[in-house]
Amino acid sequence: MSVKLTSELKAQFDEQGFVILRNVVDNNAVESARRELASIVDEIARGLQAMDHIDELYEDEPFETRLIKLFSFAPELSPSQLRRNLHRRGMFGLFFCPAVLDLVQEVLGEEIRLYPNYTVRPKLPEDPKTLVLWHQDAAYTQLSLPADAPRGLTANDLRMVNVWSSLVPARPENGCMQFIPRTHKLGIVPHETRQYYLEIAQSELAPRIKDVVDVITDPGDVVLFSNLLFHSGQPNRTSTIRWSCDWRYQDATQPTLRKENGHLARSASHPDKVVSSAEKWESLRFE
Ligand SMILES: O=C(O)CCC(=O)C(=O)O
Repeated sequence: MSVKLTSELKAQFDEQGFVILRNVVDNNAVESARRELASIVDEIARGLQAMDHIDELYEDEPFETRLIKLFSFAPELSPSQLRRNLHRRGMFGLFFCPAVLDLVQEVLGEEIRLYPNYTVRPKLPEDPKTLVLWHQDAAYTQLSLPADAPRGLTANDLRMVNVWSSLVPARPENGCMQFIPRTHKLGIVPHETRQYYLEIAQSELAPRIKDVVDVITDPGDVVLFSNLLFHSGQPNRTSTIRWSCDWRYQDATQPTLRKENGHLARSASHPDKVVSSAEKWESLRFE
């Protein structure tokens, strides 16, 4: 599969703040990620059983429903994000997908880091923890700058491309993402702290909410978007899990402005330091 970031698509990314690309990640990589995540779910099931929370492992339940069954004893305890435990072989094909990196290279150039913010979201039905409020990713970075962050550089200055891809069809009913086009041109706007997430101040959001678009995707599709774009993750009103993955790439010549440094995905200057295999990825940590 080869999808090119044509000059029209690049102009769309620059103007609208995002671009939705169909059939970029090949089916093997999607299936490997689903299998790896299913094995994490299996480990969670065995942990719950060992702690006497459940009697049944629900081993025959599909990927789209097993976590719901496992946490039916206490839905509030279900995981809303997986992050630190993603250094597993089956995730390599997604985070280091050559077709995605080719697209990203068109924007960032040859030095590309997998930014230390890669997440899998099992969005369970009607789970308030998974309702990701309107935000800009750069606001999270800016509001938690490490003490040793270089002076003068802000999250506004980071050259980044965010990627979002669903492992099941994502539709308005099961909580697809929503974007407000062109808002990446505003720079970082004020956010307020809510129970689980930051939320863009109403004074910035209300005048622009009329422009909202649903981001409808199928497995294999990828959405590239700016880390300054206003976006949110809707509630899941179905009876199955909306599994998705979001990750980010950054110009590796810049600091991350986070405590962690991430991992090199492409590099002309340090090819030996690139994460070039699933085995290498598995040997690394979230750092
Ligand atoms: O997946 C979602 O619902 C929200 C994801 C998100 O906010 C992000 O990728 O930054």
